Amino acid sequence: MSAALDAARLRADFPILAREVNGHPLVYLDNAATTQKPRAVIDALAHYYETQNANIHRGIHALAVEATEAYEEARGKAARHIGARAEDVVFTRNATESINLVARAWGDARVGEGDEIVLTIMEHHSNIVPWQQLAGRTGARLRYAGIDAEGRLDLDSLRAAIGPRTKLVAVTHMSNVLGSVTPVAEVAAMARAAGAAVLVDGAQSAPHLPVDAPALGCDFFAFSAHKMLGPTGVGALWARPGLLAEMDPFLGGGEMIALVREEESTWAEPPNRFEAGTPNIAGVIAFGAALDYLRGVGMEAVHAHERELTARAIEALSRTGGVTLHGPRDVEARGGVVSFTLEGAHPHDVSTIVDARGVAIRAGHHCAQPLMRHLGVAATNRASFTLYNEASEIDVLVEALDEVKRIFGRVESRTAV
Ligand code: 7TS
Repeated sequence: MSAALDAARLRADFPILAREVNGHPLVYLDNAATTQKPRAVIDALAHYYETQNANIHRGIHALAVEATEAYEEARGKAARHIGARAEDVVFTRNATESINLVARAWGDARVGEGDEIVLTIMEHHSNIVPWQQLAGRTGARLRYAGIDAEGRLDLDSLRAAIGPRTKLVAVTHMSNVLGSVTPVAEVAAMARAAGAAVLVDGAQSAPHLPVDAPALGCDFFAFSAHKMLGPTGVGALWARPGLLAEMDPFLGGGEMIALVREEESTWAEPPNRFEAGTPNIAGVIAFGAALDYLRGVGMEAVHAHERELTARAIEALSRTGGVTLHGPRDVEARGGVVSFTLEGAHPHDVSTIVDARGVAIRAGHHCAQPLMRHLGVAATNRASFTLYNEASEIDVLVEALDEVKRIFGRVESRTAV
């Protein structure tokens, strides 16, 4: 595999990968749902509770100071991961909350009746429902850009969807179903020309591609720690410098104020303005450990490794009789998420049967029901890769699919891969 990344060596850092599932070595190919955690992340959680536990930003005592420093250091790491400044990064619970924060704190004050929010048909529900709710509150309308036959964003359709009333264009950076990577810089240029802001859902890109959020030309970039080797319960939102300062808070409470009087309050400066209440301190610090780990491997190496795995998976699956692949064939235009359907077998049955061989893949609508309708399928199977996956695991998946076909009584000849 990729010279720059030794997956076999990295696997030793992930304790869970040593376990067996249903009597077989675990083949974990559900990384788009959540990734496994390296020992360094698990240790960071324990280390915090064992040696530093204190509330942050308010204590004078030593533990509080240490905990605050570790938390703020993690903010710097999250910012550096996407080429940004720490003061422009807000910690949230997940990418979903990051997007909801924008819909409330930015959208409520700026989007009005008759205004338009442009999405794409391949968005995750997290980047659809908050905008439907905003439209419900304000009387704005949603418009959708389409995709081409291979599952790439159709830029002509996006151009047609953007108009004089467009206030925001909100796009996924990488589809969690098709793997398609959105040409965000082109999208942002189109949106800017129409005077619209741009939100990028980076839940699937930040873990797998080198990202420079400011260089993308977007206003907001949302991502989740748990999809990038970090713990659950931590997400982040980056905003273009200066933008957070123009926004009112999403949640009110402790930590986010400058001064509270009986009847009214003033807000702290960002990012604290958007972090009401005690945050997931341990989780944020452990996210910092995950970011260190990714930095140690290098995002270019991660991307190159996943590109090789994706090419292999596409080739092997397209040679497997009865398999329909969804998403671009060109590995340069996509990331390591491979969705497919097996003729005559329900995706849930496929997942269940391969699980008996220790293979974890996802089945379902992947929280992208509008896309499923567009593709004309109720559900798909999905294999998704990360830095610790190996080519041999794709072979195990393909063998397990042969087993599925045997069980469904449709043994077909498959050229050896
Ligand atoms: N956006 C995209 C593109 C996603 O893939 C996901 C999660 C989210 C947003 C939401 O992330 P969260 O951390 O806030 O939940 N996607 C998936 C998935 O594909 N399978 O499980 C979760």
